[in-house]
Amino acid sequence: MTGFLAVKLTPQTGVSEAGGRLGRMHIVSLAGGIGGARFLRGLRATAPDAQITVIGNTGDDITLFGLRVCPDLDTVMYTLGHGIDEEQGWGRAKESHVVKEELAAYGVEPQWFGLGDRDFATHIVRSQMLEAGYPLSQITRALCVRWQPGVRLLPMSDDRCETHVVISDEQGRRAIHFQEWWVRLRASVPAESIALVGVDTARPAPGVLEAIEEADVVILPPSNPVVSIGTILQVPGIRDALLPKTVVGVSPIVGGAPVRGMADACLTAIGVETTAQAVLDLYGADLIDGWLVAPEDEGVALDGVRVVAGPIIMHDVDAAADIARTALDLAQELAR
Ligand code: FO1
Repeated sequence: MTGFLAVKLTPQTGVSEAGGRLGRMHIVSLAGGIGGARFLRGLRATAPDAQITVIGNTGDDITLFGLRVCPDLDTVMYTLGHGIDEEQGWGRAKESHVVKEELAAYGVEPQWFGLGDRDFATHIVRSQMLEAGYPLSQITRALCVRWQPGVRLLPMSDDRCETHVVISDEQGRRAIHFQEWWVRLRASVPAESIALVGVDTARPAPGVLEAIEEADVVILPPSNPVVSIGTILQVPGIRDALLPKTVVGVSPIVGGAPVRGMADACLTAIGVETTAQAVLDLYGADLIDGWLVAPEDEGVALDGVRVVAGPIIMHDVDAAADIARTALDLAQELAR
């Protein structure tokens, strides 16, 4: 293989060869984009000695200009690796957009997706490694050698699954990529249905089922319950692997509205109300053992689930750490 692979594949730190724990708590977390990444920063801060494995959503992934872009994996990697544009929540800090401007000068589409110059390097390395035959999980591990996120970041699958959205507009009824619906349309056109293309033949990435099996606790951050957490749960085998585990989730909905993003548009698309109760019902009591909700949602209840009301808005890293601590404490209590 040519010399482009500047990073070598190094063994995962923190997990002994036998995959056994080094006497450390093993936490697994399913994560989407911005909300998930910010929660994970708090989780890492509140449990610095834990072995944290993040199973990242790849349904948002898109190929642009011949390059494979993995927004949710990159958002986790950049956020935990101190490279994120904090204000935006995605993309690189101190970014420039010369390549994007040059592409626009050639009139190539799409121009609605903001890829920065620094970010392009990630997609070039990833695309070259994909072209060379590396699976996404090994590529993600290689990229993380540079970013040192302090967690093991695994894609939910090495197989390509993409979230597509069916809409009807002046061009008729058609399926568009999730990113076009999310970024170009800002979810302003109702999604008639949301499909995870390719999920039927997708397999959990290497290490995903093992990490779940070995987990002491599983935490679901306040990521989008439909296109992030919901997507990961659709990969055959993942939801079933979680059923015997102690799982604590943080509601992404506060008082009838999403904390950030457009989870309401996604929930509406699948006929689910935008409430903390409806999301808990969507996940199900077979999956969820504990559920953190905001004080205004303390009436939420479901047989078999311990509901705890408290602050769940991640104003900053300390707030995220407090919420993560509450989730962890609840999970450890329920795991006994
Ligand atoms: N989100 C936007 O709202 N506008 C963008 O132009 C945009 C570009 C972008 C580039 C790289 C990347 O990793 C993420 C990017 N996002 C952008 C976020 C992306 O749409 C995420 O998939 C969503 O935030 C959902 O997680």
